[in-house]
Amino acid sequence: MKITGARVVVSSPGRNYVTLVVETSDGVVGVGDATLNGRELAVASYLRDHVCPLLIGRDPARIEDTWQYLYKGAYWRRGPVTMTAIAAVDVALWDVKGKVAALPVHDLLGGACRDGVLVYGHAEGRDVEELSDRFAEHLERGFKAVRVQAAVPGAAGTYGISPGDGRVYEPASSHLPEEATWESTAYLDFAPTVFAAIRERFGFGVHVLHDVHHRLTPIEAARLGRALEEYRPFWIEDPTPAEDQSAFRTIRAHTTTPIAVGEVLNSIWDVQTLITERLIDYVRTSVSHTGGISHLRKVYALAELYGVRSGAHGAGDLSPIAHAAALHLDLAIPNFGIQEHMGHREPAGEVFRTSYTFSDGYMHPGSAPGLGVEFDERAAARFPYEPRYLPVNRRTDGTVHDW
Ligand code: KDG
Ligand code: MG
Repeated sequence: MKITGARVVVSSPGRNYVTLVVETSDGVVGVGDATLNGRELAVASYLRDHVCPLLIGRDPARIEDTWQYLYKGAYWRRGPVTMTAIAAVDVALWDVKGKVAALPVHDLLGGACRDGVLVYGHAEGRDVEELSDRFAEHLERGFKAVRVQAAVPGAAGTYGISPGDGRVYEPASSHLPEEATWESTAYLDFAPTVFAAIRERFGFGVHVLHDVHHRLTPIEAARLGRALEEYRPFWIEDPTPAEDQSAFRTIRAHTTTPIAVGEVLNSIWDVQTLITERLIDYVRTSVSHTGGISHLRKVYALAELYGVRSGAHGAGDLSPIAHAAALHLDLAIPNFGIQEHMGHREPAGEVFRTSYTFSDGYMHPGSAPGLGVEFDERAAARFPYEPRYLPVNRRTDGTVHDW
């Protein structure tokens, strides 16, 4: 069998997605997600102009060899654009392999290690009361773990506060990025009160998570971790800018609050220090942005040696194809921790028909061959690309700050 075609489809059913479609001489088609939020066309071009031509004629069964060929063959290494492009090819080839073998991808990866994948949803609010009501709705829907984000008084554009249905929380804007304002001092006083209110109303029988989104200094993050200990968070995520791995030594020295990092990192080398020095508890690199299933499972295997568990990024800007791939891998690894499940805004369901299910706080990728996602290209054509950007953050004096 040979790869006979590879094409990139950029569409916007609810938000922008970049999808790679790989065709083979046997008529089997595989799909991969190549979405990099706000920089979609860079990956689309990387694939179209530099990768798709190299795939034609290759044996789709040779997944690892293709990965090495694309990674080492480019000479230029790592980075979100390269690793997202390689991920799309890798995931599409696992999809093909599963369809050829008539097996779901998790069976190819060694089979299920658990019956379901624990997922966390997002509750947010313009104040703690609204957040608390959203939290209650999540519990009614069956969630066993919920991320909490509330607007910091005085900072209307606080990260994580959804303007709508909760599925697009980073107010993506066209033409020019929106600008938000931030001061960590107000946030540091406010965040423990959010946890206090949630624990007071809902008790300790539910997992509570929180995303700091790279905004603190190491010592501020240490202080936050300490202040939250009594509320027993499942984790605090990205307390400081993730690229500075050594910063986590400071945080670790001061608090036992579990730490999750990795959604903006793209390779095993980017998380090597975090894992081997046991500076984090959960690694959040994703299938889509970390070189696909083949590379992410190496990250998880390294993490397993050091007692670090998985906690993959699963925001709505990773397409349903990425979510399906994540669920297959989550099911098959021994050191699974939790999976983010934000869901996708309609009409995404018209373009991506998925076979994964949610029940009582757990997801399952299903037993369809391959990934179990059908990509409807004709439906995708009805939703053309719309340029959009993530916001930019500034401190009150105008200094650009991590968003
Ligand atoms: O595109 C950026 C989002 O995926 C990111 O802001 C989401 O931090 C995020 C999360 O934890 O879901
Ligand atoms: Mg995050």
